[in-house]
Amino acid sequence: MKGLNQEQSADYIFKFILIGNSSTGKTSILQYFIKQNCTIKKVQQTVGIEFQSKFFVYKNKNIKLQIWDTAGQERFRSIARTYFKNTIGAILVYDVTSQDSYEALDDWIKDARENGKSDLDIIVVGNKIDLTDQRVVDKDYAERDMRNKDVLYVETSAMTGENVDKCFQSLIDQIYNKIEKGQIEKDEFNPQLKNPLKQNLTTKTNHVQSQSCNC
Ligand SMILES: Nc1nc2c(ncn2[C@@H]2O[C@H](COP(=O)(O)OP(=O)(O)OP(=O)(O)O)[C@@H](O)[C@H]2O)c(=O)[nH]1
Ligand SMILES: [Mg+2]
Repeated sequence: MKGLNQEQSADYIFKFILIGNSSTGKTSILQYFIKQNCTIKKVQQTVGIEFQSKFFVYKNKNIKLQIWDTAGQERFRSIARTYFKNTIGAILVYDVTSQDSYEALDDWIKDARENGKSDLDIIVVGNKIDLTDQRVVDKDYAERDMRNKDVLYVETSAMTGENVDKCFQSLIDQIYNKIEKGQIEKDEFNPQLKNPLKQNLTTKTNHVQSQSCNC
């Protein structure tokens, strides 16, 4: 690692996007994932799009995740669409206490498939499972439904941290397996073979790099 900046020392760079209706918990999930073991603090409603990144080691490879956190409000939806192009994984969040957010999933999946790459992997995340009394979407039903839609499924709580890592891990597992089987071109994710300057980091966003917990 000595003498290399972190961008160059990454074996793979994966770009993910967080999508889903407003207030479902996208930013909260990302905060928990980045900060690890911190109780989430009050998060601001996302305006436009924000960016965070995280390094970690997976199967002896240094992986850098670049994660775009989009605003769920309808007026920002066209911005989110433009970010699908370069992403390999979409984390689609709904709120298990909101039927509306569940019913919106079909439109989000359609958006992702129409605007993303053909090999884009999607994981649907049922968030806020700590609110057991307010739950309206049945877990077994959602699991079956998502299997039929050919997307991964996991349930999380950004409040307790339950399954937050698993959500990212499941998506990474699926992508990594495809790379190992040669189903997707590994050069596409290799920063030594791709000019990092070409990566989509010049866009005007709230650019935050967080790798450890500051709390
Ligand atoms: N109880 C509970 N509350 C949560 C959870 N995740 C998020 N929240 C709360 O839900 C509200 C919305 O969370 P955000 O993370 O801002 O939601 P978002 O999807 O990023 O919303 P937009 O930025 O508008 O798209 C906040 O008040 C969070 O504290 C959870 O797992 N459990
Ligand atoms: Mg947000």
